[in-house]
Amino acid sequence: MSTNEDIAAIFEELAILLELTGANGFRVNAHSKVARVVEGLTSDLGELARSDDALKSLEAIDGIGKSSAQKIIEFAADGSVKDLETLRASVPGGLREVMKVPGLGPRTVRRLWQEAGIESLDDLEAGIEDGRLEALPRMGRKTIDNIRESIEFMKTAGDRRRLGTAMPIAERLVEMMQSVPGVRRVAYAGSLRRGQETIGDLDLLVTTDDPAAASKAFQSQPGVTRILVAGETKSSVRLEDGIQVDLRVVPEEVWGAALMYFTGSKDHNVALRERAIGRGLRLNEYGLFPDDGEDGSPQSRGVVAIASASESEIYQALDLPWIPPELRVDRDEFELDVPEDLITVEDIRAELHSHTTASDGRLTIEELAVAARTAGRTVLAITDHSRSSAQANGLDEDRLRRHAEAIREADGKIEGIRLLAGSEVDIHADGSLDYDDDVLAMLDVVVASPHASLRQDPDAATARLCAAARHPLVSIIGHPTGRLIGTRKGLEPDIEALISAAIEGGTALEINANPYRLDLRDTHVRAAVDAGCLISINTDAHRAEHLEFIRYGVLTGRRGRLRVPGCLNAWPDDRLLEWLAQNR
Ligand code: DGT
Ligand code: CA
Ligand code: CA
Ligand code: ZN
Repeated sequence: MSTNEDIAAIFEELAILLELTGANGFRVNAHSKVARVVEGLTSDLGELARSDDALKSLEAIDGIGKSSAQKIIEFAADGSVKDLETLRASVPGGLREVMKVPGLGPRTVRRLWQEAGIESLDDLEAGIEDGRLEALPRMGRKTIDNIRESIEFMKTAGDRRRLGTAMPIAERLVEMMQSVPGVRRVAYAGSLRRGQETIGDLDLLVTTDDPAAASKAFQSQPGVTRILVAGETKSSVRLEDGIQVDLRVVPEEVWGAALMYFTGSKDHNVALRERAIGRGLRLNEYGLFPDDGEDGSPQSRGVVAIASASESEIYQALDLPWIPPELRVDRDEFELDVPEDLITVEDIRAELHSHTTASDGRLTIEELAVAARTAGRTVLAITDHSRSSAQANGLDEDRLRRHAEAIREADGKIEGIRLLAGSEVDIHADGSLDYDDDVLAMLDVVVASPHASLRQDPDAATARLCAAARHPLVSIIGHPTGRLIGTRKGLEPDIEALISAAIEGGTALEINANPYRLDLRDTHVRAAVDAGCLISINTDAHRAEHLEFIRYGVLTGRRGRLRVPGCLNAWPDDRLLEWLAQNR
């Protein structure tokens, strides 16, 4: 397979490796430019590269030259590119890890490598401690402190995958297992089913008429780099990107008990087991059994289960409603009434935070509108960046006015979707906004977000965000903390204070659904929901595929007990438009 995304990644890596090996800036830029061009294309390059007239057709694309075209053809044919392999071999493998340290770009990494002999993360840490880094010219104390902090952060994030990385892998596995002869049911369990923001490993469950075939198919599927456990009912493999997947083959009649057990969380399971004991029962992954006072597992002694086939009958036998997986954390899901109507993806109607080619998005107003409508949205707010976000091609006042006009002109031309003119306006470090009030007042929607100064101390961050939340013209605070999962801690405001300010200002707080962000996070959402603060779940789409991130935002919302009445995006269109208008 060679999707445009794969091809773009090849050129991006070429650019990075060229820069690491000291190639001239022109060559480096040429390669990253090809990567951007490829990313933005809608035609399938892999297909084009295998066509008869491949070289000519590829060269005809603006921004792709002869040598790039040849590389694309080579990649489509062999799945590899010789130049890239050569470059990879000339750079110490450990530098890849060093490159992942947030804030370290190829140029700095090259200096560390060439001038201080840093070839791995271990070297880097040693170099910080023994003063080798400090001895480098133009390497300040502050930069070194930042590097140290980033390494620390990277380590605590550990070897977990983002929800958005794990989910497509799991869905592919489920589909693959479903096609194995004899297989009846397939589901993923574990932290993924609970919608946690990061995933340690994947847990798959199947029932089947032919356990041997299911296990064999699982162990021999393409992409397996190591088989860790190869049993008939339990297998465990490692896939190409390093993620581990556990598979359990379970009998049909214990499906519910197994699904419940392997969904966890462990704490939820422990609490359930204690609850069972308190009722003279025993609970394990085979079912809920009467306690016959004997040692050992009840199922092995032939004790008949009270409940095992479905999760709901087990919960019911424990005098509980079925508890949605997202709430299974052993917090208060057993004590408080669990709402039956947590928000779902189907409830979402409006996208209120999105970007077009006017700033750093890939689609025009019309293209984005069509994509949003296709994704099931009926309202779309276009909120390109404000002037301070220069790296994102933020709009000055003039461009914003013209852009808003263009959006209003496009509104009504595409059936089935309302377009709103908005802005994602920067919240400056002091809490002031990037446009004057009279500019904001002409818009339908204002998303105010922090983008710079994300290492601010908590008090300053709280004051900054609260000021924006109280601003009468702000509709939504976008990605309130600015964190990036696994790479940037972001702001650490007093979340209760922010929630109060938002309620006071009639402002909603965003769950940014991008899997790198999930910001607000689940626990913050729960605090907001409990306080009655409105939430808005947005994908922050920069291209069509991003609209599908909504599911991760919804999972995060569900973990925070969010329901339709508390989520702007799920309101009937008229009600939403009225609320936004009142907000002006
Ligand atoms: P992860 O993989 O670290 O993101 O988190 P989980 O929750 O997927 O954990 P994992 O894969 O170790 O195990 C899957 C589920 O199996 C877990 O959520 C609950 C259940 N489980 C695993 N080990 C135990 C245990 O020792 N006791 C109990 N009660 N449940 C367990
Ligand atoms: Ca797991
Ligand atoms: Ca596991
Ligand atoms: Zn945005």
